[in-house]
Amino acid sequence: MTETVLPSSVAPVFEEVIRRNPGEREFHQAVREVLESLGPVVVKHPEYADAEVIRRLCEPERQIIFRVPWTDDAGRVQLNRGFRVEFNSALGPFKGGLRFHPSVYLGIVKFLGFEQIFKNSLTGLPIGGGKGGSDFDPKGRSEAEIMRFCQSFMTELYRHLGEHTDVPAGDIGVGTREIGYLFGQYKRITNRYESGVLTGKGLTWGGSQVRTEATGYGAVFFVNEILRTTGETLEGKRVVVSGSGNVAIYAIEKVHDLGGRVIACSDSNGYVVDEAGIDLELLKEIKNGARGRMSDYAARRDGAVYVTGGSVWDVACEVALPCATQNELDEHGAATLIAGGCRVVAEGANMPTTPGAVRVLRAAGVRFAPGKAVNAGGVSTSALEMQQNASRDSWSFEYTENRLAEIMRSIHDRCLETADEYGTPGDYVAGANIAGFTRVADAMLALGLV
Ligand code: NDP
Ligand code: 2IT
Repeated sequence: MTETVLPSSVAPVFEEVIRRNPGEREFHQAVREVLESLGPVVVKHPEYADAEVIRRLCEPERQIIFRVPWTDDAGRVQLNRGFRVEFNSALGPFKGGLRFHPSVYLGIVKFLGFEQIFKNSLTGLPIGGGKGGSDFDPKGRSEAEIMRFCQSFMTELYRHLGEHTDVPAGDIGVGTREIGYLFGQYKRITNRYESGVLTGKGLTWGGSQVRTEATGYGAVFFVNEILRTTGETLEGKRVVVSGSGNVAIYAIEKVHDLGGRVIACSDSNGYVVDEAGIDLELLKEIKNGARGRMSDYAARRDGAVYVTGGSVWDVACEVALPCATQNELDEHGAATLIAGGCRVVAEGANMPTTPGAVRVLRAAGVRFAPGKAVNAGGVSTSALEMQQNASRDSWSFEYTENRLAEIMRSIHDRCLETADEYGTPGDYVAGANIAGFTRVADAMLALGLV
């Protein structure tokens, strides 16, 4: 499928982004997806163009790349590269996760940091956008190796962080365990128990209830809102989730709570079809406890089938939630989903749907909601964690979950209201991009040329 044409008002900005950031394919893709929505905004608000707001938004405020040396259990020296892209702080301290995965390079960190600006803006909370990570591969590494890597990573990064400056959290390959080692090293180096410098902390040392569940739960709350616009619910619906990590597991949990049935999920080796509905206790035991694989799940669960080759999108469903990684749902996957009766696709992961797949889905009338809106529950609850840390308070699970549900409802409604205002009713992509953009753009205008 051919690319859509960019509005002439923003095309030169995109050309400049390509020229100044060669080879950063995912970053180009993320910028393009936002710029495609901004034509009508620039027409309505010439002040944004006058102040070069879009050009400035595409250039990170600061980019940090550093060496991360560490020793493995055999005493050999290992070397990785660390990144933190502090993209935009107009709305608050830089905020966004850290990803540890062998595929990480500057282009991935920048795409994630760029998305994070608009996502964080959409939440309505006081957080700017940033992202970081490393090409370190945690798979197969011992607990002690993970700890030494995290300590070395933080030994460089700490000087750039602070509760009012830059506040990382988790992402792929980074969960409560890694945040613990990172926080421990930050505390040791700075001699400060500065809880608000990282989010996703453990519950006994400054973490927030619901942060672990927040991204998956929030994504399903968003789906619930989409369905509500046509008087539907998740009750009895067949749902397919990709991935089996933090976001996927808690998306599955909330779908089941709301009466739907998740019949398939995956990891990078294959997928499992379990018509009776994924057994969540078993999945958690395998993934969180033993850090095992979906093949282990299939081996331990009667009636579950493990499939390698093909993709999880081959499983017929009404609702699909891509919750693994970028560009995991392509045009072929989209066409297969449509043929299987899928009516709603909501992105739990960041940019999991290729631009071609988005066009295929929308052309078929599938309701499609982008990650920067759907998965904003994670960072929203991080902001609630910062709020609790700042007031040395801790809220109950129920109260925090209600706050999350409220935030997701308001993001959903803001997307639809903005889509209406700009003449594209029902378009969650335009709504999310424009609503996210205008809040941060107005703050940038107010703060002057900085
Ligand atoms: P986890 O590390 O907990 O889980 C990642 C899952 O995705 C695993 O099942 C993993 O499989 C699979 N996966 C990762 N990379 C690939 C790949 N290249 N190809 C195929 N499968 C892959 O990460 P999260 O659940 O935290 O993150 C998932 C997505 O959600 C990411 O896009 C992340 O940016 C996004 N996100 C996360 C938030 C959070 O709060 N954690 C918040 C908002 C968005 P395997 O084990 O085989 O690698
Ligand atoms: O992509 C994301 O929003 C995250 N990985 C969570 C970021 C955060 O700061 O909680």
